[in-house]
Amino acid sequence: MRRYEARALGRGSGSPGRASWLRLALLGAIAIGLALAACQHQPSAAPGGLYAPCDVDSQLPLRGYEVVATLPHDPAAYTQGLLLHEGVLYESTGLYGRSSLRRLERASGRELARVELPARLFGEGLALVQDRLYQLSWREGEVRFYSLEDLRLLTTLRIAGEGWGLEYDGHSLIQTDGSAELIFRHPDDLAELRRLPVRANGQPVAGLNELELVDGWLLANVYPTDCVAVIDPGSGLVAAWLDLHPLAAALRRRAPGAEVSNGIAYDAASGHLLVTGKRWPQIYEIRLSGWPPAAPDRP
Ligand SMILES: [Ca+2]
Repeated sequence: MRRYEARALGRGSGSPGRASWLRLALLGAIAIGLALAACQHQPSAAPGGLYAPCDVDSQLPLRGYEVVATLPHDPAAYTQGLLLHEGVLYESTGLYGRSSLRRLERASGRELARVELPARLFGEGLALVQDRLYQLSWREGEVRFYSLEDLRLLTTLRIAGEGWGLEYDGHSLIQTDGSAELIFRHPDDLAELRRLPVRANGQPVAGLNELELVDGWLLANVYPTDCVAVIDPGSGLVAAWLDLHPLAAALRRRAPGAEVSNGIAYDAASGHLLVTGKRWPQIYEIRLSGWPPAAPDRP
C-alpha cells in the first residue's frame, strides 16, 4: 500500500529572492508547457506527460491519498471520460478511428459492452443523466445520447466549440472545453446557461478536462499535467489540489506509452476515487485524506 502525503506548499522557505526566482522559473515552465500543449492539441500529448507542480504560487493545500487497490485497465484505452454507476464502470475513449463508449466490470476491467464511434469522431467527456449517457466529441460538435440499459444510440445534438470533460450535477450539465471556464448547459437541449471562470489564487486554471463531482466538489483533471483541481462549483475557486504525478510517474516508467492522467470516477459507497489516464494499464482506487477541503477564500 502506498501513501502520498499532503504537502503544504507555501512562501517562507529559503530567501525571498530565491523563492521568487523559483516561482518565476516554474511559472515559465508551465507557460512553455501550456504553449506546447496548445500547439500539439489534445490527441498528441507528449508521451510521458508534462510535469508541472500543481500549486506553485499559493498556499492552497495538496490533498494526500492512499492507494487501496490497483485494477486492470486496457492500455489501448485513450481515456477521456470515466464514471461509476451501480458498481459498473463506463468509459469514453478518444482518438480518431479508435474512439468508443465502454461498459466495464470494475474489479477485472473486463469489457461488458462497447460502442465504436464513427472514425470522424474523437470521443471525449462522459456523463450520466438519469437513464441516458451523454458523450462529447472533441472538435466535431456532436454530443451522443445513449440508453444506459443497452448503450443504444438514441440521438445526437450539436454544440459549438470543443468538447473535453462532462459531468451532471442533478440540474445542469457541466462541460469543459480546455479553457479555464466551466460551461453549464441544460440537460435536455444542451443550451448554454452560463459560464464560470475557474481560478486558483486569482489566476485562471486553463486546460480543464475530465470532471467528477465528489461530495459537492468538482474535481477536474488539468491537461496536460497530472494535477487534479478541487473546485468549488459555486464560485469557481480552487480549494485544493490532488497531485497524481507520483502515481503517474511510477506507472509511466513501467508503461512508456502511458500519457497524462485523465479519468476520475467517484464511488460514493466507499468514498474512494478511481483514477486512471490515457493508455494507462491500470486504474488506481485511492482514498483521500484531509477531505473535504475548506471552502476557499475569495482573493
Ligand atoms: Ca468522471
